[in-house]
Amino acid sequence: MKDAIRSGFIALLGAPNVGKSTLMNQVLQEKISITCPKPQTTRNRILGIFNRPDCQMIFVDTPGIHRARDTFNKILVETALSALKEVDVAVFLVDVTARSTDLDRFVLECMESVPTPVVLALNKVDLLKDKKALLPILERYRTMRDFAAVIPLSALTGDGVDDLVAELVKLLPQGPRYYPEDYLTDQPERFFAAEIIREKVFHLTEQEVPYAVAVTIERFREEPERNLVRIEATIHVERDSQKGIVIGKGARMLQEIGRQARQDLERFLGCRVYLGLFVRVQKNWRRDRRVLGEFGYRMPK
Ligand SMILES: Nc1nc2c(ncn2[C@@H]2O[C@H](COP(=O)(O)OP(=O)(O)OP(=O)(O)O)[C@@H](O)[C@H]2O)c(=O)[nH]1
Ligand SMILES: [Mg+2]
Repeated sequence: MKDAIRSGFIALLGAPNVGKSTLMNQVLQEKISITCPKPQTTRNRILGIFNRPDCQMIFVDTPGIHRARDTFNKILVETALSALKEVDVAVFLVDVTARSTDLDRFVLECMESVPTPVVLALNKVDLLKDKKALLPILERYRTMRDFAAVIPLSALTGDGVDDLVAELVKLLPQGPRYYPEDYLTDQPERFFAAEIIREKVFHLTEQEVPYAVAVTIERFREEPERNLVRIEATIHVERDSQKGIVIGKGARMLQEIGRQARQDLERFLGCRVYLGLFVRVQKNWRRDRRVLGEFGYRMPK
């Protein structure tokens, strides 16, 4: 008989931009979730499956929790909070360089009634000049909730990430492997294709434009005999002016989005990629529940 392993689901939760997706990618050593210096990058619940001989950890990356006002942002926040219902452990990430803990307090309030053990991850310690500065930060969070463990780390450099994984293993119950060992995630390749394109728009455009963009995949056709995947995608924006920005002068912006996305997609899919991009105006899609659903953004049940 095989030795029993530990397994379970672990939610990565926190305010926007604290490094949740970076942490998931660091643990998996694979870019599963897109990241960006701009807040509110992640919009869906994204699984990252980490396998070791003695354990299977299924990380759930989530959108940043914030005080949402409109329907779209409420969907993002609810998507994040609903992950709490399905996990064995939650990792509450904070950015130790953040000037205010106000949003962190709000996130903890949202998690208040949840009995799941919570591990506090003090992220971005690489940016602290003096490590002694950690102590008062740690004490401040300790007054807000009882944590199962507290781990200072850098999701970017990987410093301390092994310590986090070691703590998480201890908190997981014995159980089965929920996914085959060669699975990294549960989303289909076309989802990642759309996300990679959206990431490039996020990085290359400014102000409201990244937030007004959604990407859908119209065609995803594998041609194994030519070692090629043909992808056709639509970049949806809310207004004509945004369409102009995404296309750019002489279509230079769209070409750059396409060039960078194709590079990442070829690495991700391990074959050549033909990428066709179209830009389309879908007026105020973030306010239209039907269209939101079509783009994959739904209130969780
Ligand atoms: N210096 C430093 N930067 C980090 C670290 N972790 C994340 N970052 C940066 O912080 C920014 C936000 O990281 P993300 O992983 O996208 O943050 P997130 O919490 O997933 O953000 P949302 O999806 O918007 O909620 C990116 O520019 C990362 O490179 C870290 O440990 N050190
Ligand atoms: Mg993210």
